[in-house]
Amino acid sequence: METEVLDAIGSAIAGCNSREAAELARKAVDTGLDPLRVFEAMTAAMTEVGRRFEVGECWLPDLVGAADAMQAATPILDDEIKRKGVARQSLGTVVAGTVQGDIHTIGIQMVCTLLVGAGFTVYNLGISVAPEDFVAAVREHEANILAMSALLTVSAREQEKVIELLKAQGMRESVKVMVGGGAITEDFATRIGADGYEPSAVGAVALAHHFAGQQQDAGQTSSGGPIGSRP
Ligand code: B12
Repeated sequence: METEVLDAIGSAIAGCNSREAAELARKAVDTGLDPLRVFEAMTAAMTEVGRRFEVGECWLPDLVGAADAMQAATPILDDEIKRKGVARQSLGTVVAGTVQGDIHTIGIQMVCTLLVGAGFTVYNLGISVAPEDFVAAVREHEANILAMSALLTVSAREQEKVIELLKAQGMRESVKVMVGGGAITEDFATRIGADGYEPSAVGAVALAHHFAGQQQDAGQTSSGGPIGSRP
């Protein structure tokens, strides 16, 4: 039953069927399926569409349609994750967004959803966020953590600009910076002076827990993590 629903939601994403994706997400939640597993199934389907796009087996409209289907299902899973996390004391404040010049939104949205579910207060600034806006939001919300996403190689360097701006404004020590997204590697994160990198949204939560001084479930982290913490 679980596998059936997960397979079906993957097919709905790959088939650009927003209505079905949303209905299946609702069904998954109503039958008690872990929303994280549903996210994983959707991400796998999205990644496969991306792979097919890269090798010329499908076209941009397929990519957009699959992304739309994923976004149609996401709020239902978001609500369930948040519902499970309600009434917890905030573990810290996170400002998040995708860097300037980059309009990819799905990954950072997942990161934000899981952070909210884990008990963090999150301000998601959205896409193509200017360095000044990241820094202003960190100041305004007195954020403990800044989470930046970049999927385009050409805009990945924007993360460094934000870190430099934090330094220039004397704010670098007050906020932990975590970076991620398809264009980012741990090596890159180290070079730009970030505090941590994770390749997944689940890892981002573990890293946020680590930053917040909370107990970290090491089993959740695939690779990446706080920079300088591993041999
Ligand atoms: C969907 C998609 C789109 C959609 C985006 C829709 C939307 N609302 O977001 C649309 C069609 C609009 C799009 C547009 C473009 N795209 Co596009 N897109 C993708 C695709 C297929 C999937 C991205 C995605 O959503 N993945 C699913 C999510 C869940 O994964 P994710 O974002 O990586 O996030 C996970 C982790 O990285 C991590 N994470 C993410 N952020 C953060 C942040 C922190 C702090 C942490 C710790 C972790 C973390 O957690 C997430 C969950 O585990 C990728 C290919 C791919 N395989 O990644 C290309 C891809 C990213 N796109 C690409 C390109 C080039 C473009 C375009 C320039 C157009 C084009 N020629 O195709 C434009 C960009 C316009 C712009 N200015 O940004 C390239 C980038 C190449 C590069 N390295 O520079 C890719 C890799 C495809 C390719 N190989 O050609 N795209």
